[in-house]
Amino acid sequence: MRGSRIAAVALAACALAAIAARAQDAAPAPAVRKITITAKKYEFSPSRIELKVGEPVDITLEPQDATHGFTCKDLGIDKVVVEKGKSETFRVTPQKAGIYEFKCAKWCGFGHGRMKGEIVVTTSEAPRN
Ligand SMILES: [Cu+2]
Repeated sequence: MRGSRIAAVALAACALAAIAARAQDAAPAPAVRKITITAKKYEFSPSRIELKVGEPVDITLEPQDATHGFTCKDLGIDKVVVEKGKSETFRVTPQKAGIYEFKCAKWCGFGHGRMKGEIVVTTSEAPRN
């Protein structure tokens, strides 16, 4: 019966090691949320994004057909201009709930003035019952 006891101890050790490994996996560094916004004449996609107060987000702008830009001064994004086929990533961490308009920051044609979108910032809600 000695053999089976050793086997049981070994099995328990393996189980503990597996639990420890899983616990490590469950605590990674907090990942920054990523959102890609494509731009083409004359729209952003998505044109509406939702963020949380205090949650950092990396926004990547990817123009598809021409040079386009992105500006949202109320959220501290001054002016980003990116050529077609390239991309640029900028981080935003909203501090206040609200609806913020963003728009193209580079004249891209006659529809440029209507090339807009909105960022909806909400506070983190406590989970409901
Ligand atoms: Cu434009």
